[in-house]
Amino acid sequence: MHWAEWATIAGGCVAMVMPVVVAAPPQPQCSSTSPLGGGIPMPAEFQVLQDRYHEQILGSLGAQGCTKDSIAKRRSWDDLEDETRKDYIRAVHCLANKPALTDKSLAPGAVNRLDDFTYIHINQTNIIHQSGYLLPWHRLFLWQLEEALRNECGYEDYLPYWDNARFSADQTKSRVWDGNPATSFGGNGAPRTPPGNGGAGPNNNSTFQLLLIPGLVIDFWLPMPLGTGGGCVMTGPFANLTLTLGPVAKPTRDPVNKYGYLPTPRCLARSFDPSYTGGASLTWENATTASSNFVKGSSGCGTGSRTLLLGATARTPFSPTNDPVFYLLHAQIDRLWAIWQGQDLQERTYAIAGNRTFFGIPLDYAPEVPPSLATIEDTMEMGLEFRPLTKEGMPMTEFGRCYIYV
Ligand SMILES: [Cu+2]
Repeated sequence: MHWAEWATIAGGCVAMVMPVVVAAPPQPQCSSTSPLGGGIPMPAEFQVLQDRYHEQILGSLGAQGCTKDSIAKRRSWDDLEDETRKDYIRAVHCLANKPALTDKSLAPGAVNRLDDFTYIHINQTNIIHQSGYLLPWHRLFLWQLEEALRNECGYEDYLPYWDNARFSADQTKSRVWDGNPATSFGGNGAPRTPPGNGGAGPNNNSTFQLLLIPGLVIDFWLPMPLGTGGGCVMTGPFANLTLTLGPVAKPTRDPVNKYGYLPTPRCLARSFDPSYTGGASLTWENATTASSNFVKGSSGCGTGSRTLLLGATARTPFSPTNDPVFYLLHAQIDRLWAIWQGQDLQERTYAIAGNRTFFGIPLDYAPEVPPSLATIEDTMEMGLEFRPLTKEGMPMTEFGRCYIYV
């Protein structure tokens, strides 16, 4: 069966749009600061959604425990102070310098604490993408990283997000990419090696390359744009970062290192693609649509285009986490889901839709298991013995979490 037919079975990204419920504009309680570093200002339609989300979340808090004053505030990278940005980058390096906790027999290539996150993301990729688990799984994943940055490396703020809508005209204008070696994530990768030389570059002159997704009962080839870089990131704080897990999706079958768990030391590579960095889809208009009309418990529209804009290291679903900026990109997705939930916490907090595997395609180790729908009572595998129920990954102010996007 062709994968597109599976996608149809799975409902893909089109079905089950919830009706929009937009009340009269509430009084802003937690309004975001105006853009400090440029970009396209938040339009009124989005502001209404964000204000209602703030009102609902803050209104749900009691007088003790997590309160309006103590709730963690996740902010746009572009609105952070230089000191906070510097401290975030420092804390990422701190995790990169701590030994992995993952059992070496599971992933010999897991070297540092960041690899613990990449390992479980690879391991769960065919379950947590294009499935009902996408949003709750990644919400917990981000929260675990935030906790590690704070508790193991002394970072004092909270996880920032990269506000793609604000920079839809040119994503590289965000301060994520301002080039400052201490307070940004660096820049594009070096131009890729010429075609045909057998190096890390593409295997032909096309602008796309087909990569095989391992672990499914069918051969699923994902077309990936090659972009304008492809080589190592030569500037910024991660120019000397060594990656060892992955790559996973490859241009050829690789039975020896199927999931990239064996060590493959290499640099962090990026390949910005103007068709993704330059306003194609990550606009305010689409952010507004997502936050008001989000596919119920979305299986993940828009996720792909976010990692595609980084290219190279981050371009496939398995190990985009190797690029430290991944977490800021996914925080933006979590933010849009949060705002969608925040329009009606009662109805939407635990809304879920989607299959139990990537597009509902059976996994190769369980080929007889037919497509079935994810439920909030299903157990998720987060790594390091953490196996919460899906519903534990859904609220923003329960199960030990308490945060709001401002
Ligand atoms: Cu993911």
